[in-house]
Amino acid sequence: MTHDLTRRQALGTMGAGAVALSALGATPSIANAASNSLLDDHDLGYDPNTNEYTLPDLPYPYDALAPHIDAQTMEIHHDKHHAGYVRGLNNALKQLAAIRDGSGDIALTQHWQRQLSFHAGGHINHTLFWSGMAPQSKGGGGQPAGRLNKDIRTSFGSYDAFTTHFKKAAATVEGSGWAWLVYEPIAQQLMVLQMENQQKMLFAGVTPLLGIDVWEHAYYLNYQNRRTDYIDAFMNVINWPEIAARYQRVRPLRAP
Ligand code: MN3
Repeated sequence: MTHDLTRRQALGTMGAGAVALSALGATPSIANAASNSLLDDHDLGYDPNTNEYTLPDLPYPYDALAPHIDAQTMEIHHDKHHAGYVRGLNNALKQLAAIRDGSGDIALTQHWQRQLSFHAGGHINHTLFWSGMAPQSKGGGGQPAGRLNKDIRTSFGSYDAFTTHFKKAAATVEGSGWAWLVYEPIAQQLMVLQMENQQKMLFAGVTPLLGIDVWEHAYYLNYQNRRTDYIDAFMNVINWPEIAARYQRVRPLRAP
């Protein structure tokens, strides 16, 4: 079995986490060939020589989003928490490969499937999260332009109605999780969804566009229990040009 085959099988499995499947494109086995794929091997730090994922660097310095998100939170979040998801993903892939070649314990298949879904979700979610933010000096905050702005107003009624819905969804995630602005390809509309942990509750097939991490590790050092203050601050650093570029890649071409 080649490394590539191992990896392709693994990526197919990652589809069990809805966000994972979507982020890698509708057909994960050809993720790199899919024109609508949001992330490629480079984005996810995949090293074909080791058949493992590595932690990609932050796209800006730790203090770039201050005062909205402080440097210490960013450093721990990226270097410790995100790194932990990458380690967990690699370990789950290794354990499932061992089960396939007969050296692992097949009774633990479900356990490692769950670990794969959780950690792959964590890796993909955080990769989208970092690049979904930008310092205000580099275009963070404000409103999206163009087609995305128009379609947000069509899907939610107004831009303010969208932000009210998005912020409330983020504020009311029970325990640890995320709120996402997603594109739902069957109804062909933008939606806001909550996600528990790193993978639960998203619809299968939706494409994540904008996510806010509301695990306590994302804000507790600076905001303690004031999650809504963190959410308000996050709105000032949304990298709308990047979110619009993601939308551009996945929206269908419509008849004029
Ligand atoms: Mn996190």
